[in-house]
Amino acid sequence: MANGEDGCCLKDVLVTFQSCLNDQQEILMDPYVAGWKGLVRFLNILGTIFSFVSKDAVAKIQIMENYRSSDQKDQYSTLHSMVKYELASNLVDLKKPGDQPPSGCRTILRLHRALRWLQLFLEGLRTSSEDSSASALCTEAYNASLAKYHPWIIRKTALLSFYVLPARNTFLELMNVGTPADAVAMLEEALPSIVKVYDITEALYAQHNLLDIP
Ligand code: 1PX
Repeated sequence: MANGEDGCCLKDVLVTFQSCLNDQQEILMDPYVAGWKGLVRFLNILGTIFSFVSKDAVAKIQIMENYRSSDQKDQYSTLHSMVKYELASNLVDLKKPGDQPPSGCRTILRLHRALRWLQLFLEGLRTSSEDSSASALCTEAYNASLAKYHPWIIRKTALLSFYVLPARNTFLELMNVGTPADAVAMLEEALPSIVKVYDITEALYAQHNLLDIP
């Protein structure tokens, strides 16, 4: 596992999520996607074992970037405008995937579910004792969130890959924000905006019955 010295400071990444909300409390697509790009950069530092995760995340980021550079880019400026536009234009694959290219709503739903994993994992890192293992915290967060959406083979692969994660304090040092205590302070500051982004997206998707897009 490489260390975090190649310039990926997780603080900058998590701060990106703080800039996701506009005055109407809507989520801006560009910082949301930029936040995920930064997380993938950090994930790549953790080793090639996670390349199956980063490949999927990159593919989903790419789908959203394509929408943001298409003729319809303005419709994708916020998650709210995307939902409104795709529903009104009948673009959401509500029945089964495959017939049309993945919609923005479906793609963001996958990232949104992963954001819950991130929130739980970071919360675990923040509140756990110094001798905890990041691997156990990651497993716990995964089982309480993403696991229920993944088939057996993905669950198995994910759970196996978590074994390479180091001790909690070593993981906090990899974040490149100073001592483990500094990293905990940073998480304390950054987590509320991640929770907010998650909650607003969840409410938006619930309001439009979009939480189960296949
Ligand atoms: C301080 C911690 C920061 C760590 C940064 C980690 C960034 C992780 C990025 C994870 C993005 C995962 C997106 C997964 C989306 C998904 O659920 N995709 C599945 C469904 O997609 P489909 O299009 O088929 O409906 C897809 O099947 C997933 C495949 C890959 C496996 C996903 C496992 C996710 C495990 C959680 C991340 C583990 C990284 C652990 C490192 C600390």
